[in-house]
Amino acid sequence: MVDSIEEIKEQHDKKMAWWREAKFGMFIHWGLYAVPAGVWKGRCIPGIGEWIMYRARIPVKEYEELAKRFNPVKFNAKEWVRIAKEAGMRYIIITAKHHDGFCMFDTKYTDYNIVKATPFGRDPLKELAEACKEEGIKLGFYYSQTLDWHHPDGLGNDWDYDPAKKDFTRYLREYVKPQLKELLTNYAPVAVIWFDIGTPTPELARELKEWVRKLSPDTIISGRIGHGLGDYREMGDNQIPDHKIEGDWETPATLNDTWGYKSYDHNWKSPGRIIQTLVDIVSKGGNYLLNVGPTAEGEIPEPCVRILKDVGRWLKANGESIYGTTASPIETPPDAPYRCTAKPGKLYVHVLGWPWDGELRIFNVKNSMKIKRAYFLTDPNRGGLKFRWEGEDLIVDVPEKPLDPIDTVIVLES
Ligand code: JFZ
Repeated sequence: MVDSIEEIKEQHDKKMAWWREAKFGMFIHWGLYAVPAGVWKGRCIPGIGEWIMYRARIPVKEYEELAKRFNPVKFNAKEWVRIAKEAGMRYIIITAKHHDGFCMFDTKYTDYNIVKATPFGRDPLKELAEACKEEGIKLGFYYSQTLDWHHPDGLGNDWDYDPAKKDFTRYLREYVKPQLKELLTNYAPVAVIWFDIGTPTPELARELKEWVRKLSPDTIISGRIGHGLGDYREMGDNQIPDHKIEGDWETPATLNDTWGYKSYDHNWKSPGRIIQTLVDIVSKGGNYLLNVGPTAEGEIPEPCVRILKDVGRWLKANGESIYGTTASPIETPPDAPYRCTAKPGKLYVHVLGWPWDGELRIFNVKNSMKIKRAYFLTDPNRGGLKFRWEGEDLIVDVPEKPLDPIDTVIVLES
């Protein structure tokens, strides 16, 4: 989304170039909510883990006590970046401040932060920024600019505070904007500011956007700043469009059913499902921001590490068909057993369901490209596959078994 205030198309495209190339990022929801991990006073609290303060209506004074127990001594920024890189993820977005208002970075605007209020006493975002720089991974920050259940002027907490007495504009100007300046200055270069929920009014959203633009023109602003002012469109949680969408967009998604860690949520998606979801999203023109919720000890849960390792293995062999590709140039029926991504002169056909009769029918190809060759992406000799036309459709002869049961990529070259 190009903003009429400052960005001309060339400037916007230059800023978005790395993001459009990257396709796959790691979302990290990490904060005090990892301490209760979905349980409060012996009761399992339903819903996503980072909302426990809201769902259990925990008074600020009680919730603040969690900070004294938050000591993630196993946190290792280099290890987290290694896991993301091995998974084939090109950027990381981590919660700097979620709705509970706890700041995971060193800020002078409240002592309610990980450096001052916990026995840990370190700044994990600073350590992560250094590790990302070393490894060439882009780093962005999730920042809850609207909901803040700790700050008296933040929105959302009507069990400690009287909503009628809140002054949100004061919160935004005297707290949010100065903290954004801290993040954009002390942790530069910040690749993305991932706003959430939307900003109450278009005027305040525009004020926030102008503030970020002024401080860090190359920082991408997420769609959830609201009012169509983001640099790209953010889908709903785990929402994948059923067709191609023009422009830049991203699906934020969970690996299980929560963003913040819950000790009893083991509903992990399989590596195969993650790979096929990535392919589906990229074939429609989007990015896939896949979440991990580290524990209160500072570790990414072992099942996540295993799943991401498998995803990375597939991407290591097939990354050419994902990174830097564009959405499919051909119309593919939603129930087709394949998805397509593209680069100039190449169509990557991701075969997700292997044909039983030795023939793969690819619909509506004839209008978009003249095919000279067809071959398996992972075939080192790139030996040709036989194919013929049937009207607009291309029929490719394929062996009885796929090369990869999750996604075998066939390249159609013009
Ligand atoms: C928000 C947060 O409330 C949640 O805790 C998590 O951080 C998630 C990534 O973002 O949840 C939302 C916000 C917006 C939509 C859905 C869930 N939406 O617009 O559909």
